[in-house]
Amino acid sequence: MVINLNGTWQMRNISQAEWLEAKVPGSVYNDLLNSGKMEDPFYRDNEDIALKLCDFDYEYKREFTVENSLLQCDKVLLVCKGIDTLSTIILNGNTIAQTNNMHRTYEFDVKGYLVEGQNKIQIILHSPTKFMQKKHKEDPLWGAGDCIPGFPHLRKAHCMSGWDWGPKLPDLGIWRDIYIIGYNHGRLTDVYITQHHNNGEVNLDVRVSYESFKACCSNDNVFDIEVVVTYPSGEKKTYECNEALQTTHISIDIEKPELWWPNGYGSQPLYNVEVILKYKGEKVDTNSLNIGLRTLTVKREKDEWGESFEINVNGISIFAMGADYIPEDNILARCNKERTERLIKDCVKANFNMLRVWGGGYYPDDYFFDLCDRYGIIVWQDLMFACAVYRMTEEFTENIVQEAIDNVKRIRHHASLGLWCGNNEMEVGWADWPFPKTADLRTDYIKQFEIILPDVVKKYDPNTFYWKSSPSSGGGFDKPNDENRGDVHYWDVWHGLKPFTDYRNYYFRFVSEFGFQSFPSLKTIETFTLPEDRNIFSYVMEKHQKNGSANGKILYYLSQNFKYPKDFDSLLYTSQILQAEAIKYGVEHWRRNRGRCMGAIYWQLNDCWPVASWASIDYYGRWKALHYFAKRFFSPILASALDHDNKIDLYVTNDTLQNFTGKLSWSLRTQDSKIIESSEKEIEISPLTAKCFVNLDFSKYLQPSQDKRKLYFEYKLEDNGKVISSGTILFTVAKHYEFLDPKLSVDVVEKDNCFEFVISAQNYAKYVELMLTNLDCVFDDNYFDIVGGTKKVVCVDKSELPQGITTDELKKQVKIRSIYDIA
Ligand code: BMA
Repeated sequence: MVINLNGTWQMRNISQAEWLEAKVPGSVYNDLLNSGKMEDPFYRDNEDIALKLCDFDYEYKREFTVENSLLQCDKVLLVCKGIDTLSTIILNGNTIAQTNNMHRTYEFDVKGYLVEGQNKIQIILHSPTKFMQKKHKEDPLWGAGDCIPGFPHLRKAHCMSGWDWGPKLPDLGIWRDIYIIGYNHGRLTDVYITQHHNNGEVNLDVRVSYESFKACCSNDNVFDIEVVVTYPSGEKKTYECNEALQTTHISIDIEKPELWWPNGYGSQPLYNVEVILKYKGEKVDTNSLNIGLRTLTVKREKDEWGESFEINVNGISIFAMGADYIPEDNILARCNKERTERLIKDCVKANFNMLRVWGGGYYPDDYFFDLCDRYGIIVWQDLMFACAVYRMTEEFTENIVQEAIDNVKRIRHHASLGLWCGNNEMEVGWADWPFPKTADLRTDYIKQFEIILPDVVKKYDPNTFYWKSSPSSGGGFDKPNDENRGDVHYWDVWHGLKPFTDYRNYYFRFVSEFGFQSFPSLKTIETFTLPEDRNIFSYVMEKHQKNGSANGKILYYLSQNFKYPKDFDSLLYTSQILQAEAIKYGVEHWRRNRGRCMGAIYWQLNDCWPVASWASIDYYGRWKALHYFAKRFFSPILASALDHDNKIDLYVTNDTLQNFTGKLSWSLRTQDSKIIESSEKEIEISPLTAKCFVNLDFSKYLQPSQDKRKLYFEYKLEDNGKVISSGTILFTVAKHYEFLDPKLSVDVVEKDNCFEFVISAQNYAKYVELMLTNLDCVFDDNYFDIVGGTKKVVCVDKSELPQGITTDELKKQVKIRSIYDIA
């Protein structure tokens, strides 16, 4: 019996008399925006005004009807799946609880407070900024400088208090479901599934625990448990356990098990396991879990370089490809399954097999993990601690232990869950960063991340790998960012201003963060600026750049590689090309060194508001050049060129489970794409390997040095006549290359399910960008190179575009440019 309390509530700023309509789940900003009581906090510099609204307390209230049958239940609970963050909960005038952790699920016994008929619930949300200010005064703990001081004291998504890509907008709210539930006789308290894999056979051990509300005095056992397993085919099998003990193991052999694989390695069959608790034959509670059959762990073995760090699925070590994920919206009320599904599909389109959920946000909703299960994205799940020092008082410890239990139990059954990780960058912080340090806080670090939290994971999810921190070499402050062990965050390129060629000096075992910023597209910038703001050093543009001197950094790197862009929009485009080239430079190098390096997770996938950042997809879901590049550099079978001193080595990396045979061809060409030299080779490459197939030396053509500015190298890999990986390489920096006008033209052709954009170039064209003036869509390729005298066909699925749109309309809308056009 459930009373759903989601829906329409009333809310007010507690210092004001006026009540506004509110939506639960939701947030204060969301409600104020819907009532027209605040301006868009993302527009221009409105952030400052919006922040002040968090200095107040807010009251939420609603009434609801309770029937006598609920009051007759043995147990009646108020369940709050998420309250952000400090709250007082009042039921019919009685204060029943206070909360202080947005990451927790709360349950309160409310039987004694409810009455038949009308009831009233009030939730007072207390100011997070006031709390952080007070706590920071009492006990100033170090935390990332871009954040509101005091944030380490509050169990609230850290980045809501600001980050080097996030605004300081610590919104408040009843942010997840809230309901009252009545139980009779008993209820399930735990379902834990262990998979035993043995030579292709899979056995499930389903451990079920329940609580009985009857004072137990006899051995008369009246509870039965039924487990229904639904196979991917839809077929159901039922298992019964009569007279179940309060903790019962049910063993289930899966017939002809179908294994779950990450994207790129196989399919993602899911099995549903439904557990039903019955009292004297009557159903009293159920729990339904979708699982995938797989083994999944991190393999660490000593080797000639140090120690490996490999994501191992069903016994196969895969090369992890993906990015770091942050909250999708600073206003959490705007997040939803549809948006997340779009984002995860965008990851799949770009050949990702992994996301790292970064520790400064929140534990994602169930639907996030369901989608990752369904699309084959392995999740590296940080616990929600990042760039901060924590004091392990008794109260704080108890709070974070409960938080970890809640989330580990909620998430652990998912096929996509790859590993738990203690925190973001705190071990390396303690080892290498210059913040004020004391011995007791250092001891607290060890207690928290190397003893207490791993114990929780071990107890509640013993089959999932726990990693103490990211980056780490295994803990104990032992060179956490060691190149040869564990995972690495590499920031000398970007924060350290090293040229991106520096990536090639390292053979990391697994790089879980490295990144490079760019500006979002003009369309996105137009949403938060007036025309007079559209200069990267304007007040408003700098308000939407949270990383200190980063706009200067973009220009610094730009000066090394590209000509000075002629206008604002050309600068935005060039910054995206720069970012894409940088990340590609690193990823291709690490994929050429597959085996030694086994993962390249770039910082960062997405944005939580419109901003200049490291993201490859912006706040509005628009793909930056980097995301199109990622689609190519994460291609399961990749051809890549290692260029050095007029020489080129051509590599192929095969990250599939199949042997690959194909044709590798290459040519040295002039700016108008005339061939100087060309050749081809049939190649064969085993699964899960990288290999160099060709070593070329073009020294004889590249003397005297001005020829370097006129020749380029082109390569492609074909699978039965279809190009699956390709690229072009310059022998000089792009700013010095003497591009000819490629004279680009584009035609649009309608096909059954898509529109084809046919682009022709008369001369060599690099970084060709295709876009539509008033529409947004994802093209199947973009920011590509074209050999002069050839055509490139780019497709857009019709589902991406308004229904009934015509080729004429698209021809009007299409805009095209290349690097030739920037200056
Ligand atoms: C890493 C992350 C984030 C940060 C990013 C860019 O250190 O963990 O904290 O946003 O770098 O500076």
